[in-house]
Amino acid sequence: MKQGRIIKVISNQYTIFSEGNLYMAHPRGRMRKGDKPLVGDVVNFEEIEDSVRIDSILPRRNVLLRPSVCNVDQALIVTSLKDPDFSPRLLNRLIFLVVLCNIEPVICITKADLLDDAQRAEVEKELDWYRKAGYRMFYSNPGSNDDELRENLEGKITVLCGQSGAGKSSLLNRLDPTFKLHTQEISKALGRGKHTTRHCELHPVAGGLVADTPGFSSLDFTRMDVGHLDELLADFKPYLEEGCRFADCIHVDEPDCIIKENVKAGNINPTLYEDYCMIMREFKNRKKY
Ligand SMILES: Nc1nc2c(ncn2[C@@H]2O[C@H](COP(=O)(O)OP(=O)(O)O)[C@@H](O)[C@H]2O)c(=O)[nH]1
Ligand SMILES: [Mg+2]
Ligand SMILES: [Zn+2]
Repeated sequence: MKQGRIIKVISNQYTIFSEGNLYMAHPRGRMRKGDKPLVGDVVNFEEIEDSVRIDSILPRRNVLLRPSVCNVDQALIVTSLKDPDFSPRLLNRLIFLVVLCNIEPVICITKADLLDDAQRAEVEKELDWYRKAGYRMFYSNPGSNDDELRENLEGKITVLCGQSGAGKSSLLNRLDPTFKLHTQEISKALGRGKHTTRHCELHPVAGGLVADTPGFSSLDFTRMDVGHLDELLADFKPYLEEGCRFADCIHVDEPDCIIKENVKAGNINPTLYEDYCMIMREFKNRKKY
């Protein structure tokens, strides 16, 4: 029995990546509808004569629905500083979505080259909050040395997210020049843009695997359980242990709240806290009815 990673699924045909080789495989008959392999799954498989059979799926660490991919290690939030302009609001909400899926957020800042020094200094003040909170951050634009970012992708499954135009495709092409070639070939073979389909594929990039479909395109929290968002945020973590007056404090309207105190004291990113409050208020109202 061999072990490998599902990197592509087209109807009942599964592509497995194992020790540098690709295998076209089918699941065993006894795999019921419910436990069909997903992109990102680690599977045990065997070669029987000229066919490859998937025998079993290893336990999943997490599952994303859109795109459909599992065992994601990190989400690379691609954030441009211009065209489209930097939006702390969008960055905050993407961080919330990512951590709520138990996936680590990593921030990649693009288009810094389009700002003059004064604009750059202004936006850096905002970005310092994220650095201070402990988020991993990278800068990338044409001509930048992306070795650190490449190292960060190595051995991991990464989903990209971020606004259209933020530079996601350009970034992948920069990180791995073969990627461009690869996508063009696929588009040609299909006779249409590859993003017209919802299926997700993992591409080997810089020693890791990157999902080709951007994740977290919907910023809709209304169906998510955000009850424990506070515990998932790096911004709040250092202060939560000290405890608020109420054990079930959600840090919005309660008195003697350690989070509110640290926002006031200038220790916690105020825009992130504001966006957190907005989401928690919606959540509270939803629970009431
Ligand atoms: N100056 C500059 N332009 C960039 C940078 N990253 C992307 N672009 C340009 O921004 C546009 C949108 O980039 P694209 O990669 O298609 O964004 P996507 O929608 O996130 O995939 C393209 O015209 C890119 O050439 C950057 O870091 N600096
Ligand atoms: Mg793109
Ligand atoms: Zn509190």
